[in-house]
Amino acid sequence: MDYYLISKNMKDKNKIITFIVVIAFLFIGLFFFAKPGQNENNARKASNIPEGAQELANSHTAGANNTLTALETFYDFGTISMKNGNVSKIFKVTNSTSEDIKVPSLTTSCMCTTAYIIKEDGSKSRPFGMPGHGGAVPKANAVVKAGGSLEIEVVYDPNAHGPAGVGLIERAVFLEDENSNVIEFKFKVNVTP
Ligand SMILES: [Cu+2]
Repeated sequence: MDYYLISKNMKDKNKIITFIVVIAFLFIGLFFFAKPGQNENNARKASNIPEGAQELANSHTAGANNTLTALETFYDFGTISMKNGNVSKIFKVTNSTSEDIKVPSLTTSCMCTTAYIIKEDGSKSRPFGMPGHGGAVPKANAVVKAGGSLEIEVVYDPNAHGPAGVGLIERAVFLEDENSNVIEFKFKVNVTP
């Protein structure tokens, strides 16, 4: 009788352990299937939307919310030589809303990078640079008219960091509008002596 009871308890214990192991595997399985990145990719694949088109759609949605838009926000200067001096690239910013949008701020990520605002009439602003380093950053105070656009000229000085400034360099320019929406323009450059 005693023997029978012990044996029954052991059987119950085994059942409980089996149950716990099964539950644990179920949880591990759920964790892997629920990976958000994978689901997102699968959803994109399923709906046949190319990655770029999705981003474009997103930027247009943002445009409806009093936001400036830029179709091009990245540029690769390739390989340049310090001997040849500055290089520059112009990015276009469009206001596709029905209201004027003020642009109070234009800054760059490093002192080797300068940015200018070029208005539709062709006039060029003062240079804007990296915030900090003493003195307050002057406000940009530009306005992009409803349906209008302006250009941001980004100038990179490969000699700004001295002879050590060789190799692959990435910098950014930040254009902030009155609604605190920021467009980040990035560029890449490989600097040789
Ligand atoms: Cu720099």
